[in-house]
Amino acid sequence: MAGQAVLSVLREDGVVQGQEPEIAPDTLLHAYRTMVLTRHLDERAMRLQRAGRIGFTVPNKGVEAVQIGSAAALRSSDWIFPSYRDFGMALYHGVPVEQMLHGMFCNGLDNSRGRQMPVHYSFADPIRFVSISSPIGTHIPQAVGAARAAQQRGEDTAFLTSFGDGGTSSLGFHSGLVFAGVWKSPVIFLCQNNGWAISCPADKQTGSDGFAVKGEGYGVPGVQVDGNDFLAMYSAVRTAVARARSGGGPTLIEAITMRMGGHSSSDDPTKYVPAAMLESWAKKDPIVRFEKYLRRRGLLDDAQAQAALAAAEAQVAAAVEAAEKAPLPATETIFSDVYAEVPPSLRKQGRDYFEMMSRHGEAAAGDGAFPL
Ligand SMILES: Cc1ncc(C[n+]2csc(CCOP(=O)(O)OP(=O)(O)O)c2C)c(N)n1
Ligand SMILES: [Mg+2]
Repeated sequence: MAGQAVLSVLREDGVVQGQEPEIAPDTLLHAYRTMVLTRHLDERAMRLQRAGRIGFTVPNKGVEAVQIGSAAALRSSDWIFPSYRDFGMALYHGVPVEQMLHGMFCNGLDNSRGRQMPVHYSFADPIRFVSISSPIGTHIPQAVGAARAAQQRGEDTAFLTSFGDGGTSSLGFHSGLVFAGVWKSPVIFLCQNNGWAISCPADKQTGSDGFAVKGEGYGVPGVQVDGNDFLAMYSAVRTAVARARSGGGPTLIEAITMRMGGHSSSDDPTKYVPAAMLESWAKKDPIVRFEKYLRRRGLLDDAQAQAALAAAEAQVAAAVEAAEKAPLPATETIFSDVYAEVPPSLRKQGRDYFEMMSRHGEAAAGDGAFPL
């Protein structure tokens, strides 16, 4: 592993320098439009948060090729155990933007009826996108467990679990890799090395030469990939998925990229990210690079690029309007979808609560400050 080259396909000017994967033009354009949509949604979400219209969001800028390159290599019948930054994976597979906005506004149309943290999405359809876990790394062994069930049923489903450079210091990462190595699990471990775990730089996160090398001790092959290169990400994940489906076992992919925004909307990265570092990564922008490639191939022109942005803006604007207008979850929903039959102790608590509410009124939005 050490000394192996970082997989890359596209140069920064959009010229192919490595093994170009075969991808249908329609798929390339869908990926491009999803990258543009993801970026626009991200910018809009930050503005909504700054305006006090939503409480919280998690910036995605700069990691669009990691997310969408990976998602494009999966079937909708595969499973994703995502990190909290993976909006683009869900959008690529057709999760409506409205659903994402309902989650941001924590309204009554949100899948989890506003009971999850904001932007901690889960979707059963059109892709199995398992509820985002805030505790770092806990979803990694969950992916291996779900993959075990698929193995036992004789299915060829692939399971992708995504986490950060910081996530490799969690117990979940190590226990997930132990079991996956032994069971030859059909799992793709996607480590998004975006330079930082909040303010902790990646070079303080590990004593090893990168993160892909960590698979070796568990019998899991690792590969480092240029995470700002859509084609390289697609190639690496497609190879790992083929390996997983054919019983070859798991792969650890380290996508080398950079978080171009804050850790979350509650973070101020100017306090710790050197400006020069951001400037040098801005030159490697994954959308700009992919766009140059598409133009070189004659698949995209100015009018189509403008149309992609206009479509993203219109979709997000309509979704914001719908989500902001939607009613908040009804208070009674705290007791629904949890138990098939609500136990007597909870029924009593519910009755007490509603009785108190009838005397004091319901809490208003903003009564409790969001703690993050
Ligand atoms: C078990 C646990 N410890 C600490 C935290 C607080 N925390 C939230 S995100 C984060 C950093 C994660 O960094 P990384 O895995 O690199 O992901 P990134 O945010 O860069 O995508 C930390 C320490 C947490 N959520 N869970
Ligand atoms: Mg990180």
